[in-house]
Amino acid sequence: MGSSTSREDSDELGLEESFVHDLKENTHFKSKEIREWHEKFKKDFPSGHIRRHEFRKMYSELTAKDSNELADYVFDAYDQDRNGRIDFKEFMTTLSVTCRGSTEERLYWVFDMYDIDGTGALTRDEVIKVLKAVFRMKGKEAAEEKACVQADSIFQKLDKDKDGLISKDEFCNVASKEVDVSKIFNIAS
Ligand SMILES: [Ca+2]
Ligand SMILES: [Ca+2]
Repeated sequence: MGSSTSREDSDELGLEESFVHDLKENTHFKSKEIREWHEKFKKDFPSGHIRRHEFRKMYSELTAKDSNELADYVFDAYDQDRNGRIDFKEFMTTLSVTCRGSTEERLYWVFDMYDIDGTGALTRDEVIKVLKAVFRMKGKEAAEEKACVQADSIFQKLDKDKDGLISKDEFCNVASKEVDVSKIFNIAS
């Protein structure tokens, strides 16, 4: 407190009260949990950020697969300001959604991951790219063909006005009601 310089990152020792408060308001975590996560984050990432290569390594250890392609899409979904690194705030807000979010929150997050260029609409190309990465990570053969087939079925279901785009609302309205759509997007495991 006392300093008026704005700072984006939380890579200093300790966390400011206001920072914890904001994070508490915007996530499903309690203050205590935020501080505990921060301790761990600081230990694992002393720089205060997760870089892409670190994330890839973590992701491949987690999935026990060669999954750089998919890890990059997930990384971009974490990296909300797209500056090439995940700070503690981005980490916690994403963790909150993926671990404790409502179905709707999770769907929005998945949508954002598929929306590679961040236009707020999914093209067939974007859906194919991410699905292909999912299939490759799962070690499936003919990942590209499988991704195309699945993308077609997704667009048939969700692209109601047939303009070749799936909007966020279109996506969330249908996907939250239909279990099999969640499944084909690989949301449900
Ligand atoms: Ca970032
Ligand atoms: Ca898009």
